[in-house]
Amino acid sequence: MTRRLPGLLLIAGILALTLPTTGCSAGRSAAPPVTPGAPRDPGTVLPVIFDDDGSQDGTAALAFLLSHPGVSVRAITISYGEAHPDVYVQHVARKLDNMGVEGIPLGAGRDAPLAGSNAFPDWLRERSNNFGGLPIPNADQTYPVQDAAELIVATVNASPEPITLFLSGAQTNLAEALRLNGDIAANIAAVYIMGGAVYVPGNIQGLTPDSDNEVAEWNVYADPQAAKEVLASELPLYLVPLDATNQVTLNAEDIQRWREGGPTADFAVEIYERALENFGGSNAAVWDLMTAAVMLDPSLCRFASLPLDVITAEGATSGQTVVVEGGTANVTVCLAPDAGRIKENFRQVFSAAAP
Ligand SMILES: [Ca+2]
Repeated sequence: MTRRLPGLLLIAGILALTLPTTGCSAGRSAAPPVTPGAPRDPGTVLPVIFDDDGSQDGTAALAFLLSHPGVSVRAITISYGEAHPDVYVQHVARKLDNMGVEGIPLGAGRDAPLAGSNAFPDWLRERSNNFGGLPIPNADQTYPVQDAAELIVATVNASPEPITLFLSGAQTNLAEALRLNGDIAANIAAVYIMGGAVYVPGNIQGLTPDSDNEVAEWNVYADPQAAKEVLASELPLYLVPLDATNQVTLNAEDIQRWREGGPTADFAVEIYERALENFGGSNAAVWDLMTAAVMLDPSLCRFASLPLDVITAEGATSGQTVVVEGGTANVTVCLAPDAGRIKENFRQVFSAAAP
């Protein structure tokens, strides 16, 4: 459980890359101009479906959403990825029960990609099975869980106003929901996705150094077919790729500032303390957490509209996100985050969190 991650993962988390002005690998085009996202009205409450793959960072993102006064979490679904979904969703249920969070329906997705056999390494999936080494309250209890795709369809259809989806794992559950009922698109306001590597290298080798894949990001790599279907869905998609997440990390001091927020904030602190311990470094990556912050305040990032596709074929480029030359833009991509404002936003939301 305390196995240290290979050094390359640390590099992905620690590097504070600046936006490249030219492509950094063969066949990639120059990064386009970016414009700031529009700020949201802080007086409104955003209805959200939360979907993550049983990652610690994703679970901290859930704690952030539960702490945020501008969010109403309408469903929580766990996707294929780091987790075996039906195992991890019970840990989430136990923790929610422990924190006194009631009434949010839970879903677990299929434990396989829609196509192919890409998978996170077994040791990481085992760690997810153990809640990342965090204490598991109510460990002897089990909670009712629905099929994730069916829950997404039902929740979207039941929402009196268009709903926003947050995806911080493989996009399997949303792709399945769209296969079940494509009409849900009409009641989806936006989809925020942590995933992809557009103008920067991928992060597969951070977990599997022997891989020959230098271009894919894990969430897309885990289910390239699902990502391709979501990109083709014509939904209002917002992507936070490694290009952005490479630029924001947390250190121990950043995290301790959240402590005054009570148990939900303390849970997020505990997650990143464990991450810093496991990774053996002084900075923790916040792929999913910063995606949640950007979803709630798009002015925290500068975006470009891009025509993106995903390589689904097996091989060294499986899961690569590619810019389609001459294509029609299908996704709004966060490329230049304001790291200082994002970290301040974490502090404000967590430190003000209700117990
Ligand atoms: Ca995740």
